[in-house]
Amino acid sequence: MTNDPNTTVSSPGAAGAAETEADTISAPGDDIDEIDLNALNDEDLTAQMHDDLYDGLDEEIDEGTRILLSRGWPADKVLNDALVEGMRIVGIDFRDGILFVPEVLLAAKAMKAGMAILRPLLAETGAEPIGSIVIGTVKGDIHDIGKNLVGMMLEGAGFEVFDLGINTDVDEFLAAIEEHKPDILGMSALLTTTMPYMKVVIDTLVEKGMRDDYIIIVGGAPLNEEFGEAIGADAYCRDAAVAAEVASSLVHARRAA
Ligand code: B12
Repeated sequence: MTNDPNTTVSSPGAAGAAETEADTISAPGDDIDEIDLNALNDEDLTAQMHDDLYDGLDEEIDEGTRILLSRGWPADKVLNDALVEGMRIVGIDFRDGILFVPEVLLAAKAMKAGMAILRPLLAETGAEPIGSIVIGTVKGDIHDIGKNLVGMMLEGAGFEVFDLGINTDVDEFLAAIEEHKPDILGMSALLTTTMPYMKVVIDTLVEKGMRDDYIIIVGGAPLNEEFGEAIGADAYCRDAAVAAEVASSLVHARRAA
């Protein structure tokens, strides 16, 4: 299980971490799907959802997400406390060689099951359309959960989002910005080997004399502010909430100029 001292959530079978009601309900040998998620209090349900995400149980994540919403949790709290936190735990054990690609793929699938329920709610915040963004994960990189979250939060902030998906090369970015004429170009990279490709895209825009036509924001776990500056982006954003704020303020500033 996780070595992170900041978390007390137990993964299935892990010893020593905080015991949840879920642990006490399931007797040894019990099937995990016998846990009645509805019977758990909010804290235990959230902990159970971290375990279910860890186990790649998409139906349980679907159900847990709906239960938390039905208890009046706002969509962004469900997203952050139940889903993103669960994926953070998965990330730690992936890093430490405890989980492998097949398991993480299942966790990603479960995460997406929850995100699918939250998406319309996050997009429904009533904000006026304020701009548009073309966003994609760069060439060589197939991580899309963070990019999808950024797209969802930007939709919620009133942006029209054109999502190019994963493994996006410079020609695809160029074709999309020429077609959609967005305010913002957003690029995501989760690998140290793919993050330099963002500079390839920006340098190509510079060569074509198009760089200043767009606000460029970048993000992804291995990036930081310095990297964003070094490649000539307008902003690096550490998470989707920051991305929504920064995107809005950069668009407003540009319109006001
Ligand atoms: C899930 C996952 C996978 C899944 C991806 C499924 C999917 N559909 O996305 C699978 C199993 C496919 C996978 C594959 C691989 N992975 Co992987 N993966 C992860 C993991 C565990 C979680 C990533 C994630 O979804 N995080 C949750 C989201 C919410 O966070 P996020 O992506 O950081 O996004 C937030 C911010 O970064 C920001 N943001 C992100 N994008 C953007 C874009 C813009 C414009 C803005 C403004 C902001 C922004 O906002 C987001 C929301 O808040 C990470 C671990 C980690 N700690 O990141 C490893 C990790 C990224 N993977 C890693 C590796 C090594 C790989 C593989 C090479 C493994 C392998 N041996 O095959 C392959 C690479 C495949 C490829 N070519 O891309 C390494 C990268 C190491 C490195 N230094 O480069 C990590 C860090 C794990 C580790 N520590 O070893 N992976």
